[in-house]
This record gives sequence, structure tokens and C-alpha cells, in this order.
Amino acid sequence: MIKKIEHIGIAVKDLNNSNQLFKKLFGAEHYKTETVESEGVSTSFFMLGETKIELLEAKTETSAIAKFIEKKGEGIHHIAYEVDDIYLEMDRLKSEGFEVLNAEPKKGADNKLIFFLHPKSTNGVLVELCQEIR
Ligand code: CMX
Repeated sequence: MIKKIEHIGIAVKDLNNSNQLFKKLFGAEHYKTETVESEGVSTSFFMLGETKIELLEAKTETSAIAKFIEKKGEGIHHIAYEVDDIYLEMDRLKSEGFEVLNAEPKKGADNKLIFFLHPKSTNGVLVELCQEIR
């Protein structure tokens, strides 16, 4: 089942500028940056207690982040929930009628297996499910 909010993803135009801005906001540096080539994004992560904030910058014009910023501007892009068993959760959410965007869980940033639910099936909020790769 879903355990907690693992991170909140925020789409930004310029990762370096936003790293500085969020450093001022949180009073702490991001703890890692990572490029996910398969998603066409560069990311950085800030730790806030048990929850992370992920900043996402588009690396390609066709990436989901580029399309999102073009349409809606910068802002909250997705909420990621941590699960115990991502394969079981994928089957459960499919059988509950959610629109699952991936055929199988795939490797995402921060050593996670991930999949997404289409925002049209979740009241307009893009949902990511994730599980730490053990
Ligand atoms: N939150 C809410 N709504 C969103 C959205 C988001 N993040 N992204 C797109 N939408 C909406 C659009 O506004 C649009 O709505 P309307 O039909 O009302 O205009 C609709 O969804 C379709 O949008 P689109 O621009 O035509 O985009 P696509 O259908 O091509 O793709 C989506 C939308 C969600 C399927 C795609 O962005 C996706 O697969 N996302 C998951 C992958 C991803 O986000 N990767 C980056 C994160 C990487 C990581 O964290 O590791």
C-alpha cells in the first residue's frame, strides 16, 4: 500500500537559479543532482524531514517537463508516493481503474523504480508511485 509522500516534484526553467532560490527558502543546500536521460530531465533534491523536494529542469524540447512549462509555466509537477511493492501496487491501481502510464515500473531518479498515473484519472494531479531499488 501507499506509505507516505516520498517527494514533491517542481518544474523549473533553470535548475541552477532554482537551487539558489530553494537554498535560501530552506536554509540548506540540495543534497544531490542527477540527470535522467530516459526522461530528458536534470533534477536536484532537497531533504525536508521525511519528505524530499525534487526540482526538475527539461534537458530536451520533447521532455514532459518542457511540455508542462510551455503549457502551464513553472510549478508543482507531480506528487510521488512511496510503496512497499511497486509491482503489486501497479496491478492494484490498474484494477481500481486508474490510467497507468507505463507498461512496467522503470528506473527513475534517486535509485527508484517508478511509474505514473495520468493526471486526468487523478483529479488533475500527476501521481508518481516509487519504490527504492534494494
Ligand atoms: N500535472 C497536471 N496536468 C498535466 C501534467 C502534470 N504534470 N502534465 C500534463 N498535464 C495535462 C496537460 O495540461 C493536458 O491537459 P489538457 O488536455 O486539459 O490540456 C493533458 O495533461 C495532456 O497534456 P500534454 O501536454 O498533451 O502532454 P501528454 O499527454 O503528452 O503527456 C503526461 C502528459 C502526464 C502523460 C506526460 O507528461 C507523462 O508521461 N508524464 C510522466 C513522466 C514525467 O513526468 N517524467 C518527468 C519526471 C521524471 C522523474 O521524476 O524522474
